[in-house]
Amino acid sequence: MNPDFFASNRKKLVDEMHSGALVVITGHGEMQRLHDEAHRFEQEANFWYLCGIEEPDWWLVIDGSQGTEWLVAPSLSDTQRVFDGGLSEAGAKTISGIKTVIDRDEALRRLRQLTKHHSIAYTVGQPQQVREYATFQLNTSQSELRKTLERIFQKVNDCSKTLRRLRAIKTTDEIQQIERAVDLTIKSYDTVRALLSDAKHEYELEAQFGYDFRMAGSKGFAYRPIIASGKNACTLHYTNNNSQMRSGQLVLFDIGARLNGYAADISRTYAKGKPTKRQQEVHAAVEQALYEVIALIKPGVGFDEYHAKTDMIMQRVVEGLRLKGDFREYFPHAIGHGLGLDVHDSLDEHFEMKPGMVMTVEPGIYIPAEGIGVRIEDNILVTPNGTKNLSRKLSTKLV
Ligand SMILES: [Mn+2]
Repeated sequence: MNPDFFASNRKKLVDEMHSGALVVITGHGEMQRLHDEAHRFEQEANFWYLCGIEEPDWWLVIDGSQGTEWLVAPSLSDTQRVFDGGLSEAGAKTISGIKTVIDRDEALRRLRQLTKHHSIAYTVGQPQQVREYATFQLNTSQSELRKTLERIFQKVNDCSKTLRRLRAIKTTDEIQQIERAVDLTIKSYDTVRALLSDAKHEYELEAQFGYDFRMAGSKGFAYRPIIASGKNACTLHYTNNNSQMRSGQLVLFDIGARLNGYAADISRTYAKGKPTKRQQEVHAAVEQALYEVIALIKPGVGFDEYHAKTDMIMQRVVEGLRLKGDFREYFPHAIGHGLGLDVHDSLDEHFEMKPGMVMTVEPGIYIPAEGIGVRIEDNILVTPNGTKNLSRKLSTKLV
């Protein structure tokens, strides 16, 4: 993405916020993996959206009242500079289109001065949903910045809703990047599919996807890949991919490449060997649901109405397969989500579908007692007239 894209996103944010708001946000910090080794760095999506910097611990300050913006470089030790490098001032300016780069001490001095004009600072806090459900350690950079801002300003507010609203509607450039990530993922799916009958372990197929993604210059997997044979597919976030596969099993794939910041998220379920009648029946029902749900999507459709209708479709699928109990037992996840910089991009700030949204549609049926799990997931762009299925070129067929 060129600096104009980031500049235009900053302008959109300032225009959406009350006039003259002060926004201070941070990128992610690095997370420990082992001893003195960090995990692969992943930038916080809102921060990237506004300045394109892919390095840890940078800050961005936008003062709407003055029309000024600065980047704040992290304070690196000499050792860090030798071992990790780090982005130069000039590099940061070129990527972001922001003309001023200052250090942390200068930033804190300037922020204290800004209290003359601003009693409130807006920042991006840790995501609510993650705070409620995640069992892992959260990146602390956002909460640390918030504490710093709370010491300086009377009030610190969150502007992540505004960013979620903006990010839900993709520009032409963003759609093009998502399409490229989708195309790369599809290409690798075709390669992997041809290997399925000879492959013995799930990880062999994971390795092929990883190879294809990196060979195309992509960052790699947009999220931990799922290659789940037999009943492994009934564990929704199965990512070990270590099991031996057997002929007669279904294999569920949920895979996406990340390319130039943007993610694809595509699922398919294939038969290894000859599928049974029951496997065919379950797969056909999910495939049918996929197309019925996609047909519901067009601008102006409310998400409440959409979810009520998709629930009815999935309930009918469960009954048609003669499964007993609540349909939610067999379809325990959402029908889809927004797709973009985050694999789970939010659409929540809009109550209805709008052109420029990109969303996944991913009906699934999981029957642990029968060792069958089927999910099929396409990536759908909402257009002015309806939809464009970005992943339609990849066959949904079982065999
Ligand atoms: Mn998905």
